[in-house]
Amino acid sequence: MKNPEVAQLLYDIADMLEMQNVAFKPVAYRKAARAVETLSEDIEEVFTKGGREALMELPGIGEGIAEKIAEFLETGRLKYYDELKRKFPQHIAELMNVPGIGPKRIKLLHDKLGIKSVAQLEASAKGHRLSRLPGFGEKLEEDILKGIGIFKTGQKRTPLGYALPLAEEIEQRLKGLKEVIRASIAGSMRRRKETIGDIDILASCKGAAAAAKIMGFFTTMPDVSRILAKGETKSSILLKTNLQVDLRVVKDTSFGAALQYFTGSKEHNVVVREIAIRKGLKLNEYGVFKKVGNRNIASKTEEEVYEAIGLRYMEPEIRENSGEIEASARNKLPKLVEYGSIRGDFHCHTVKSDGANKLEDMIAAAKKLGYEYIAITDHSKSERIAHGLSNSDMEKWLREIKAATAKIKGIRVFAGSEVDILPNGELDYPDDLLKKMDIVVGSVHSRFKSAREEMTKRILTAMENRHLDILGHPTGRHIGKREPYEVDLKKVFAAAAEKKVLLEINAHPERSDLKDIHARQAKSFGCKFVIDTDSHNTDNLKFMDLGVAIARRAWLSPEDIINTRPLKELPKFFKRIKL
Ligand code: DGT
Ligand code: CA
Ligand code: CA
Ligand code: ZN
Repeated sequence: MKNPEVAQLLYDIADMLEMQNVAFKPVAYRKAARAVETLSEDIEEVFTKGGREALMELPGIGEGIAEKIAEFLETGRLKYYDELKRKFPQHIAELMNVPGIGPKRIKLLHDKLGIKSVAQLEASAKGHRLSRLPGFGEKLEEDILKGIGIFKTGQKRTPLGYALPLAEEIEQRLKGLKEVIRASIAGSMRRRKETIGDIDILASCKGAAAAAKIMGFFTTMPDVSRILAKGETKSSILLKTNLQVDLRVVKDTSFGAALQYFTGSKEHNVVVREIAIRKGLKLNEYGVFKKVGNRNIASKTEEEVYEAIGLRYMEPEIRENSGEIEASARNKLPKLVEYGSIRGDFHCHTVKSDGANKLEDMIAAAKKLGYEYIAITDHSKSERIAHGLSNSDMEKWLREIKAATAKIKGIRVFAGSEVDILPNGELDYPDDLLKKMDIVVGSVHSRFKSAREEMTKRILTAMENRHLDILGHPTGRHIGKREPYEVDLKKVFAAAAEKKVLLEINAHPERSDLKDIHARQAKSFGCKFVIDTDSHNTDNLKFMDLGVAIARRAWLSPEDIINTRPLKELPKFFKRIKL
């Protein structure tokens, strides 16, 4: 899977072009990079099967960029990139990954202070040498230190959505071996945590020879860059993308107990083991045993293991020791929303603003997913960088969407907008325009550093507007790039419940916003939710189940999530939707 490598290459080109003040091209390269990064298929496979034409069919990738990707995939190098890079010093790529500092400042830091690495940057910021530079100052110095912090944690953990396709591919390969009886992803990935430290996989087989075959296969897969450990029951590898994968091989009779153990979380397991001990039992990765006589009473499946100690099966997503064990013991576990049960998406963009695909393409892709409905929500006018639409352009666009989709069969298309919540809490379009929209998603896209009271007031004011249907990505966070803004979420949740504004769970891998614990808290306030992908191309629509994962981790049920409902029920939740 070369997707991350190709995406990084395109991002680097964009940055380097930007430093040379080249117009337009950086935007095009970033759009392409984003498309490759979020592509669910393997780009190499796309290319081998369909050549350059197939690459050009990917969202956001035109002829020039397709040509470059092809060259890289064919030869492992790209002349254009090498030439660009020759004009810049080495360190620039690394520093570019620190949020809050752009190409021009990096150049200045290099020229004035000789900074060539993140470590040097950190030392200079801590020694207050940055604040004295022209155009810098103490505030920026602080922000750079924060950015270094985010960079460091981002280095260590990977957003679930980017690692999951790769892990599933390895899981499938293992399942394809004749020696393997059962295989499953375990660890934080099976619990669908928003970021993962490493990938854990468990497989079962019969006999030492079979185990050795499996380990041999695993450690020599083409995407392995380094073998960290190779043993009879456990091996660890480092993938070329720098992700670590641990594989454990067990006897099939203890697969359930091992899966329970290696799925974690550690905190969950500690309490489950204590319960076992209180019942005169012992629980470990091999099974549940009677303390007296050490007889194995359960180990083949997880259900069996939990039952043996008097608990009901808990879905992996809620195994965090946050009330699930009590709920299980009292038979009060929630019915969680199911993967694949979402019937439509309320938040996506087209080329009209900053998306990569046309209206028809987005609709076709939504239909292919079996959706009953989709809302087109391009950006509002204050979003200049994202090509937000002026009042009159939006009005025209709404009419165009309606005209173009009135006769479409098999899916209902809603015309709406993702409207900026302005710093004073007003929405970015006047009421008489909002009135014409089927769906209004309101989002904060600016002044992320406002004081807590100010941001809270801003969002509460926006919720006073009766045209607002959905509060988009409610905390503004971007994993590895931007911390959430300061806001009193309890007040926001209370107001959302009262005003019946739906809260968005944004499924994009870098957003995961609202995150699990917040969504769970919001439910306790009586809030309802939608899960949206915020798609900027057709491929992004496939992120939906990552949002479902967050909802499951938040203990949400189908009733809590409005887009599990069929089209005919939507007028109950949206004032301006008419069937
Ligand atoms: P990560 O990789 O940081 O996102 O988090 P996990 O939960 O995947 O942790 P990892 O990879 O260290 O270990 C995988 C699972 O194995 C973990 O969820 C529970 C189990 N496990 C690992 N070490 C221990 C331990 O010392 N005690 C117990 N009870 N379980 C452990
Ligand atoms: Ca792990
Ligand atoms: Ca691990
Ligand atoms: Zn959006």
